[in-house]
Amino acid sequence: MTETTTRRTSPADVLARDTAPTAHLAGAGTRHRVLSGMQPSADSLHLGNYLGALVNWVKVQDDFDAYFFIPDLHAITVPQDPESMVRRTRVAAAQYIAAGIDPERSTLFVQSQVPEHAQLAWVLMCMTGMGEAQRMTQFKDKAAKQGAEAAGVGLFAYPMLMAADILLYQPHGVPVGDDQRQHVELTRDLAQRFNARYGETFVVPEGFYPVNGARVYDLQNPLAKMSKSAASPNGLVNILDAPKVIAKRIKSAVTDDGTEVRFDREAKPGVSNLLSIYAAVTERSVAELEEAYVGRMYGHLKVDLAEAVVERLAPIRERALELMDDPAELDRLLARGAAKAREVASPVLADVYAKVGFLPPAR
Ligand code: ATP
Ligand code: LTN
Repeated sequence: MTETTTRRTSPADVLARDTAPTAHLAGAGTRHRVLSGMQPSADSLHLGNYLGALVNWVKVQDDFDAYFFIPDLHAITVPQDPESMVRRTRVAAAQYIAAGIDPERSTLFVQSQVPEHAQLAWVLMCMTGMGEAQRMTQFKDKAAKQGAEAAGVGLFAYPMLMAADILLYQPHGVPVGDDQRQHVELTRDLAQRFNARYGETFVVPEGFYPVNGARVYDLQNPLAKMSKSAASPNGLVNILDAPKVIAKRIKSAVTDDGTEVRFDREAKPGVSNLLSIYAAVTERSVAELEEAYVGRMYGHLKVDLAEAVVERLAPIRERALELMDDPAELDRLLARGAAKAREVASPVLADVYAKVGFLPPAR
C-alpha cells in the first residue's frame, strides 16, 4: 500500500464553502482533471449514490475538466440480463444529466464504447499480484454472496479494470464514496509500479471523499450501507421512486430505543443515519439539526426529512424521465462523449503499449 491512507478533503467540500478549490489541485490557468463512474446495475440510482458521489461530481465540474462514465463492463462482473443492461445504462446517463452533469462541459460516456479501458486493464492485471487482488474487501464481500467458487474471474479483475478506467485519463482526482478507497489506493500503487518499471507515464491520482453523505445506510438496517443489491427495496430511497414511495420509506425507517434526536452511531444507528442524510440534503450540520430537534420526537424528524428528500429528488426524477423519452438523443450524446473520451484515452494506451514492448499498431 502507498503512503496515503489519511482522509482527504475533496475540492467539492471546499467549493461548498464558497472558496477556491485546493490550491495545489486547481492552479491558475490549468484545469486539472477528475474522473468517476457508477455501475448501471439497477433501474435507478439510490440516495447513497446521489449523496456519496453524484452531488460531488456536479460540484467539481465547475473547476475541473471532468470525465463521468457508466462502467457497464464492470456491471457484467455479476450476471446481468441484456435488455436490462441497455435500459439501465441509458437510465444511469439520464440520471447523471438530470442531477446536474452537463454533457457540454463534462465528458459523459459509456465504458464499453471506449475499447481502451479493456485493453489497458489487461496490462494492469499482468502487473497485479494475486495476493494484492485477493485483499480487496469488495471482491471478498461480493464473492461470498455468490459462493466463492461460483464468483466469476471478472469480479476478481474488477479493481484492475477500475484502475485502467482512471489511469487512461490522467486525472488528478477521483471523487467516489468511502467504500471505493481501497480501489483508489490500488490504482495509485499500479500507477507508481508502472512508472517505476517503464518510466513516467501515469499521473498518480488522489481519491476525493465527501465529508457529508460519505456513507448512507439502509433505512431498514442502518448497520448496512444503502446498496443497489440490497435484499429488500424497503431500506432504499431511489432517485426514480415516486415522491409518495420516498416519503413512505423514510417514514417507515427503523429508529432506535429512546426518544432523543441525537447523533450516536453506536447507540442510535437509525436516527444517526437519518440525521446525516438530512445534513447532506440540506447542507446543514448535524450539530445544528440536533439543536433544532431538542424536545421533539423521531416522528417529527422523519416527516421533515421526507419532505426535504422529496423536494430535492423530485425535479431530478422528472428531468431523468423526460430524457428517457428520447433514447436516440441520449445515445447521440453518449456517442459524442465516447469520441471525446477516446481522444484522450487512445494516445495514453498507445504510449503504454509501446513502453511494454508491443509492435506499433497494424494499419
Ligand atoms: P452495488 O450494490 O451494486 O455494489 P452500490 O449501490 O454500492 O452498488 P456502486 O455502483 O458500487 O453502488 O457505487 C457508485 C458510487 O456510489 C460509488 O462512488 C460509491 O462509493 C457510492 N455509494 C454507493 N453506495 C453508497 C452509500 N450507501 N453511501 C454513500 N455512497 C455510496
Ligand atoms: N467501482 C466503482 C465504479 C467505478 C469507478 C471507476 C469509479 C468503476 N470504474 C473509475 C471511479 C473511477 C463503484 O462505484 N462501485
